[in-house]
Amino acid sequence: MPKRLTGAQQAAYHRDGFVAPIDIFSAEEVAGIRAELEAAEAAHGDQLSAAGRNNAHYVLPVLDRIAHDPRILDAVEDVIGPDILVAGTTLFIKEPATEGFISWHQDARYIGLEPHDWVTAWLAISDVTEENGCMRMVPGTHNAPLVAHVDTYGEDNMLTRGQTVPDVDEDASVPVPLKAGQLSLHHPRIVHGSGANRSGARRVGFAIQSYISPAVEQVIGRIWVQTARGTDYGGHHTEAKRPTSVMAADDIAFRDRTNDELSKIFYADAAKEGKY
Ligand SMILES: O=C(O)CCC(=O)C(=O)O
Repeated sequence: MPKRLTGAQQAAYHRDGFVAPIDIFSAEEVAGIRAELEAAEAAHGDQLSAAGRNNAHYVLPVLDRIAHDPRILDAVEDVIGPDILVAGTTLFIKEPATEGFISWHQDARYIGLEPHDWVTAWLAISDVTEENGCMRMVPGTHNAPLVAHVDTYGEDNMLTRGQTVPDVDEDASVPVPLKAGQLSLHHPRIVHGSGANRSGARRVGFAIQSYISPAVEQVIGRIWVQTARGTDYGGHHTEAKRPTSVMAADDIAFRDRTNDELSKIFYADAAKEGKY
């Protein structure tokens, strides 16, 4: 018996490489999450932009609580089993009427997490629509191996090196709109991306990228993890502590250290470094 997903949702994940929408937070809860996040941005904006959007769960208790929320962990358990590590997070925010987009890519191509016994959970903190640049997925592409990406370093591309899968059959892609408080789960190899925000409102998403099984190793560089459920029977990574206050100096220092290591992973074989 699955814990959070229905049997049909579990089957959809395995068939299509993603599943959505999954109801997690009520409208009231997610409004509180958004208010807490935006208050932190207002007070510490310089620390929560660009690369500061990576691993912000180490400095903001509100994001830490999301990453460890039992309702999300139940859904994740339905996909990767009962032993679950949080291996990283990213805030994906598109300001109103901005050009930032995310090119077609496979997460597993650059992230160094092997084997692909992990899943990305993407929480909508605002409503996420086709107009404001929701993710699009190409169903079934997770069944194929990793494909070569081209590093474009595009000005408006929000990926580190603008890595792009060429010749994607865009007509085969489907949008993944979510209401605030809903979650999607996607597979490490699924080809996905998202367009610009053409609306007048912020598009705010928080990706736990990723939840990994303790069997998963980091084959390019070093990561830290938090054991969110079960046991870390693999012992491949160092355990990270959880934040208890907003933007504590030692938490910021730790987040920056993990992000330096993350940057080395993302740019391991790159011709040059991009913006993040
Ligand atoms: O937020 C987006 O549009 C893309 C996020 C993404 O690529 C991911 O979570 O893997």
